[in-house]
Amino acid sequence: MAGAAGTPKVFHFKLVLLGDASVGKSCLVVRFAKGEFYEYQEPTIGAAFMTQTVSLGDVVVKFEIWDTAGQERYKSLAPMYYRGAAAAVIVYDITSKESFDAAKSWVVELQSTDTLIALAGNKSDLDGDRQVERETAQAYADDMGILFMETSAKSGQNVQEIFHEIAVRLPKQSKEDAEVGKGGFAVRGQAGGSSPAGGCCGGS
Ligand SMILES: Nc1nc2c(ncn2[C@@H]2O[C@H](COP(=O)(O)OP(=O)(O)O)[C@@H](O)[C@H]2O)c(=O)[nH]1
Ligand SMILES: [Mg+2]
Repeated sequence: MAGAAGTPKVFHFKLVLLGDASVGKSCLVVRFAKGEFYEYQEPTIGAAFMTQTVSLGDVVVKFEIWDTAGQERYKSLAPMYYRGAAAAVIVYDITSKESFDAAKSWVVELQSTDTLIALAGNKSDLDGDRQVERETAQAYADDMGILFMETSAKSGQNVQEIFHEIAVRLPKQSKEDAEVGKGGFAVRGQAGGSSPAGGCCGGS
């Protein structure tokens, strides 16, 4: 927990979860952030917020996770949640064809944005009740050029993995945690257009 020089750089990314009600969005977040699973996860009201970090060795990715609800019924509100998100995990339930169709419409909606999209076929532990074949979803994801994994918030299968893979794929130049260990983090400039008096990192 030291904040001394040599600490890995921390990059913050907003991540949203989207998908039909009860596909397991909240459970995936709780599994990822706390390593826990609840058979009776309370329905999400509005949106829940959690953070979790993924260490990639020389850099640390800190996810600011918005677990949405409401958009399941009021789809028109969804852009409020995913606007500005670096990544979206679009979740369906492998035992529900309907939820897969809904996920596909989310993918289409987000494709025109800069958001990195990951598709999660959740409840992979319920293989006996499967309605969506793994190969079908994989082929769709390949077609759309998005990341895909089957996950289980219950068993934990692929939960760390999907977030890790997102962390790997995210471009690491946005919003970096301004130089921890330099005593304060007000690195000025960067965004502004008017910058005379160059600092240490101008040009090249
Ligand atoms: N078997 C199984 N059940 C799950 C899994 N993930 C979530 N659930 C159950 O599905 C229900 C809805 O989960 P929840 O996370 O609230 O869904 P959300 O509405 O998408 O946030 C809950 O009863 C969970 O216990 C999973 O991976 N496997
Ligand atoms: Mg929820």
